[in-house]
Amino acid sequence: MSRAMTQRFSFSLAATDGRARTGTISTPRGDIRTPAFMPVGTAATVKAMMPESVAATGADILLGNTYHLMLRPTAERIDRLGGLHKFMNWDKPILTDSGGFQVMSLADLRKLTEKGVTFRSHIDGSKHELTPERSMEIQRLLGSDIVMAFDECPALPADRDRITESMRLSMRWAERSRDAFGDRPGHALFGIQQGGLEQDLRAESAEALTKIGFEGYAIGGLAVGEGQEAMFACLDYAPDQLPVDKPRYLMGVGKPDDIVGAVKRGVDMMDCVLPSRSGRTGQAWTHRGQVNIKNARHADDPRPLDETCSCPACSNYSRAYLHHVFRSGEMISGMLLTWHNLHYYQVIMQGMRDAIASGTFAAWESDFHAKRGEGDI
Ligand code: PRF
Ligand code: ZN
Repeated sequence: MSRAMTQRFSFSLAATDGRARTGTISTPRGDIRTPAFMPVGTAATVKAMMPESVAATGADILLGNTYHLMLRPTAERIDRLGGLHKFMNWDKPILTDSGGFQVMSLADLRKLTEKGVTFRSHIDGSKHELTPERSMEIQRLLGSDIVMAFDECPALPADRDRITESMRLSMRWAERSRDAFGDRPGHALFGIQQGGLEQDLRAESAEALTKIGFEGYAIGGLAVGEGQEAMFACLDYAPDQLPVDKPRYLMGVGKPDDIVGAVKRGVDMMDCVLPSRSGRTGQAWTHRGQVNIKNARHADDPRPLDETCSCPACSNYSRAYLHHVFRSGEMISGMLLTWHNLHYYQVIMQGMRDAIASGTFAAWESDFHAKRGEGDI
């Protein structure tokens, strides 16, 4: 029998170092080395990147979005065309977000009820409904390997009553998501913890999710305006409230130092638009910190963006060239900087995986911070 027919979804921890963990998520579409960073492919593309280039950066898994794909080209059309993997030419695992979070940040005229949310498309104003059941159906039609439960994420700051009500609604939706997902060997459903920055509400949420039972657990509701210090304070307890033997996914995080701090606190997976989005606006992340390639001081600089980086942008081009193509509005600018940023993120992930495996995470972390202290050169 082929691997696709025999391999189920599983997670095995290989080593821990303090609270940091390294391991492997196995799926019929391949293994995901953890801690893992997932590039964001919202509209069935990681913008400015060919899928084989995304794989070449070291990514084992991509993130796709229910909200965007249901509006355009629609989940039914993707299903007719053979599913999202075939449609976008990416054969490794795909995780899809469930849509609620994107509805709240992007859609117009949103109406939230116990049943779900109705809204108007930000693209053409058409009216749509998302419920836990419909979100599960869309993610099944897409052929997603890791499906996210349908949840609601309040913007912070919000008062405790609002966070409590929202978290409890998300927990009722998590149960409906589990029921609607059904039995799908080889595919996983992840629950999403909510509860803002309130430790007891996070505990209540973790308990509710664990009782329902999921193949993995996400920490939602962070990186929504609370700042790094408050997020880390929450991550000092939130991962430990979730089952130790299942993957923990911190949603929508973050900058390189956010990612390192999250892994240190026991997070296994993350996603963020930052490396790809900022690549298209001339921002590069390097081992020395952030570089703004549009800055005039790069115009005559023959050095690579990051002399320690082996990506195509750093191997074959000068800062002067990258500055020139950005200033000229050339498409290769976004392509090269996105490639570099995604590569740099994966270098960090590999560095952390190796350090955790060899019990040297603390030394790796102080080296990471010390080099960034050298500043933007
Ligand atoms: N829920 C879902 N997706 C998300 C979030 C969440 O809380 C966040 C919060 N940072 C990002 N993406 N479903
Ligand atoms: Zn590079």
